[in-house]
Parts: sequence; C-alpha cells; structure tokens
Amino acid sequence: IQLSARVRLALENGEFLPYYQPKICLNTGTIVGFEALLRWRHPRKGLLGPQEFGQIFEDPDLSVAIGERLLQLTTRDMASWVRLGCAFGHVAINVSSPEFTRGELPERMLSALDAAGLPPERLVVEVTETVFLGRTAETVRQSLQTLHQAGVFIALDDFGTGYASLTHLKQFPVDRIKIDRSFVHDIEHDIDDAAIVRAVINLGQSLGIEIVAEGVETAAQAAFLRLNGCDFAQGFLYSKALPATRVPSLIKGWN
Ligand code: G
Ligand code: G
Ligand code: NA
Ligand code: MN
Repeated sequence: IQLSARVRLALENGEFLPYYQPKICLNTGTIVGFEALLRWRHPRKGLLGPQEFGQIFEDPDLSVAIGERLLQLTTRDMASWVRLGCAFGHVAINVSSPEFTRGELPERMLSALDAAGLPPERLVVEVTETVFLGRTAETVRQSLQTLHQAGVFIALDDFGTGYASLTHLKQFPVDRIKIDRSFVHDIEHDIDDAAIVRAVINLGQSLGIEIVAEGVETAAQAAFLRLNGCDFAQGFLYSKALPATRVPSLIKGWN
C-alpha cells in the first residue's frame, strides 16, 4: 500500500494528532504557551514523529489534509483546556507552503478559532523561511498579513538554517523568531554559535521581534540565553511534547 493511501486511511482512522511542547519565559520560568507537534499513533509501529514520515509533507494534498485536521484538533484541545480553567497561554502550529496556496487558510483558521470560542491571540502560526520563496510568496504574504491583522501571531521557525534574508523580516509580518536548535546545541563551547545567537537576539530586540530558542536541553544553555536577553525557550530541559490530556496537569504542577 502506497504511503499516500496509508496516510488517507490514517486520517480517516484518527491516527494523526497533535502533541504539545511547552514554551517557557526565561525571565519568569513560567509556561507562556505550547507548540503543537504532529504525531502519528500508528497501530503497529507505535507513536511516530515527523522524522519518520516527513516525506508526506512533500505531497501538497496530504499537507493540506493533515493541516486541516491538526487545526480542528488543536482548537478542540484549546477549547477543552479553557473549560478546565487551564491557563495554557497560546498554541503555535506549523504551517507549510501548500496550505497557504490551496483554500482560504486565514478564513479557515479564524473560523476554527471563532467556532471554538477562542480569540485569535491564542494562536501562533509558525512558518519556515521557505514559504517566502518562489511564485507563491505574495499569496503567503497576504495570508500572513490577514492573520496578523486579526491578532494571530506569526513566528519564523528554524531561523538561520534556510535562505534567511533579513529583507523577509521587513516584507512579512514577523512577531517572533525561533532560533534553530542547531545553534543552541553547542552554545557554551562554540564561539561562532554563541556569536550568532547573540546577534539574532540583538536583531530581535532592535526590530521589536520576540526571540524563542529551540532545543534547549541543559540549564547552562538556558542561563546563557537568559543572560543574553533571549525571551523564551523550548526544549527537553523543560519537557518533551505531551498529549493534550497531560497539559493541564503539567501547568498545575509547574510553579
Ligand atoms: O515533532 P518533531 O517532533 O519531530 O518535528 C519535526 C519537524 O516536523 C519540525 O521541523 C516541525 O516543524 C515539523 N512539524 C511538526 N508538526 C508539524 C505539522 O503539524 N505540520 C507541519 N507542516 N510540520 C510539522
Ligand atoms: O518545528 P520544529 O523544527 O522546530 O520542531 C521541533 C522539533 O524539535 C520536534 O521534532 C521536537 O520533538 C524536537 N525537539 C524539541 N525539543 C528538543 C530538544 O530539546 N532537543 C532536540 N534535539 N530536539 C528537540
Ligand atoms: Na516548529
Ligand atoms: Mn524549528
């Protein structure tokens, strides 16, 4: 059976679902939000992450179908946390290029939020630099502008690994930059990585863009980032991604 057919089946069977990784404010140590990360609860292989099936994102139709499902599930989870009185902050979802060019993404997102009784400020859209390239850049820009004006936050993911052009920060409504975890990994020992991270933090401060460091695994990395003015951090030091049902107890036990 072809992967695309298998994925269609998995969608029908409800095997795709978001897990949630917390994002921490480095100054206060509190949880300010979560990133929704796609998981495939495979009946035979167990829980799979995108590194095990990431090639499905090369298929535009599958990307759109999975994106739609994840939006449904994520807004449903957020609404259930609200009902429990759980202050989860915001949730970031990853959006790929085809999702911008097929169908009305901003309308879909805003109506999903509305249907769940959630203000747009609860949602962050994470894109990588690749969505800014090619023929669809203008469509993407307009969609991001619409979302941004409605109150949705826009985050630029994996910053520094792609075709990072500083022009993009002017042309697109970027509220947050996520420093890729490859720069964080050796931050204490590699003077080049340390310099790059400091420069990105300074860039963010100058432009009024919040900075999130990804892949924070040690207290020393977190200390370096905090001392250098980084706003937020995500990584195994705090928590891996968890199923939605574990989010309220994580928040409850945090402080
Ligand atoms: O979840 P990790 O746990 O393995 O995620 C690996 C990569 O897959 C990350 O770069 C992340 O941006 C991407 N990814 C995770 N969830 C989604 C999703 O729902 N949609 C898209 N397009 N990419 C995702
Ligand atoms: O969107 P993106 O590339 O940034 O997705 C985050 C990916 O990073 C997911 O695969 C997630 O499981 C993974 N991840 C999250 N925290 C850590 C961490 O502290 N260390 C490493 N190596 N990977 C992490
Ligand atoms: Na991401
Ligand atoms: Mn990333």
